[in-house]
Amino acid sequence: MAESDGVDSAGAPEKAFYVTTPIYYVNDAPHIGHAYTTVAGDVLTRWHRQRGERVHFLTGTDEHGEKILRAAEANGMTPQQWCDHMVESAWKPMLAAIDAANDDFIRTTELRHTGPVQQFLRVLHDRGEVYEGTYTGPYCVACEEFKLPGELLQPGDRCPVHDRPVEQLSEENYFFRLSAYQDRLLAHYRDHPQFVQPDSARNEVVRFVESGLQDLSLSRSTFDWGVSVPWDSSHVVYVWIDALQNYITAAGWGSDPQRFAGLWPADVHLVGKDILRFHAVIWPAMLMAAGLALPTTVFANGWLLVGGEKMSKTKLTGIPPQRITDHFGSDAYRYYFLRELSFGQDGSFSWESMAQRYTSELANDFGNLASRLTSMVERYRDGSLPAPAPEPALAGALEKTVLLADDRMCAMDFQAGLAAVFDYVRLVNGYVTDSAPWVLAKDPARAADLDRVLYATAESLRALAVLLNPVMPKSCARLWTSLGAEAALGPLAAQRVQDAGRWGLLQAGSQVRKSEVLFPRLPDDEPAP
Ligand code: ME8
Repeated sequence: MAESDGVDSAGAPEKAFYVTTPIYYVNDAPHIGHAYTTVAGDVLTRWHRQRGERVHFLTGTDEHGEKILRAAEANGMTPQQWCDHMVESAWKPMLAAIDAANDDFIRTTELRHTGPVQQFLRVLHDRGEVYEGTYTGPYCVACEEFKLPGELLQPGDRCPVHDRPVEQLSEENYFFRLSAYQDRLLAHYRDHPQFVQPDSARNEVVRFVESGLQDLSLSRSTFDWGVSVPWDSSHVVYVWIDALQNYITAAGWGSDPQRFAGLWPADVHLVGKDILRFHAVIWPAMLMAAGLALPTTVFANGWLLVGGEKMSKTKLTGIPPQRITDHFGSDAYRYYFLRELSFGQDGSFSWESMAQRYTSELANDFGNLASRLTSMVERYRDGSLPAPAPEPALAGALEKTVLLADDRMCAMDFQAGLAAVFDYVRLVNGYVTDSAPWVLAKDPARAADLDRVLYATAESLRALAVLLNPVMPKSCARLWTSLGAEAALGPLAAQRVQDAGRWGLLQAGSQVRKSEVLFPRLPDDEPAP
């Protein structure tokens, strides 16, 4: 699919590659765990954009429910004031700090969401999917979830995620007939092995559903901070039932059918493994109940651990992303988390490993290659790039690198995708060292060899700028400009991932300018914050 105008030959909008993050609770400020899922979503969408596809990246905030109500009360604000304050002062600045290029930001208190949520509830009600009943059970307000007694930590009936005592709740509620979907869900998992990823998450979900499903309470009547149930205003919609719908309401369900047709179903819901069941069990059952298509993939990322524990807003153990981006910049931040951790597994952040990757991979391997090449073209060829020449040793490896990186990044195996690209960076560094252009430059008889080495290195950097642009857009734009490459580094034909491995795209005579240092050296005596 060509990027061009996003319209197919019949004039209908092409369905976009639609990626979502969870919508985050605004009870507190974001930490690097939230930013982790958002960076992954941003890189995934930028990668597909760089392939020339029409893409749509949604993130946003989850603003209803008891947890938010309590946070607002504790801070002496109305819930709406609190949400407005947190979105503007904490959540949107976090997106700017990590350089997220989301196409939309949904807030669950927006009318474009609350109206369609009520419509959706009516659809479920009219289809006989809802009944009135009573439920009593242990409830964790931090999770906004009823727990199964067997899941609780002992002693003291504690939530397994938050390690805090649960509360007993007994309520007259409306219920969704989730239990009726067990067989249909199991059939869907069986027929669509890509629906839940990675495999460990899929196995967990299948086991959970096989063990039987209980109906789900979809309303609350003990507080009123939520979307009111359309047929009974003494109830508000359970915050999770409300929140999951953001993926369709932001896409225009219930308000803009044409927009919805161009976006839904979502291609990837990225979620942390803590909220996997909501996305891989409850959400598809709700969609089935309403007669809507299911998302293609729910991918559960692992937890970012600090000191061996999951960071948590509730426990106030979170590190704000800005503490790291202020020091290393957003490009290095984005690179680090995707390169260091295996996306579906738990992993730890450490300041030392961040500094180490920054220095060895970004500053020394990649940044240095760019400054070596651009300064040599300036010095030896007055900034004018020599004519294209074949260099089979690099061209063959580049072609393989592009195929492997594309395959891995599309599969959300970011770690392997980046490892493949950086293997190529090291290969080119070795090539420059072995070819010793500074020696060739001293011998006029070897001018053609020098031209070939300079061109091959520049051409490799051209491809690297394309491949790394989705991850490190700021440095790659600078590199692109300093190579004298034409037009902005967007998904135009010559800049598509699929073409990145074609040799000879940089033009003879391109004006190469010594690049400013892409990744400045870290001060030696900088203390870890
Ligand atoms: O659960 N490691 O919001 P939330 C990795 N509003 N990822 C982490 C993380 C960590 N330590 N901590 C948080 C909610 N995350 C609901 C979602 S969606 C319809 C509603 C990421 O603010 C991860 O993606 O608690 C996790 O699922 C999400 O933040 C939870 O954010």
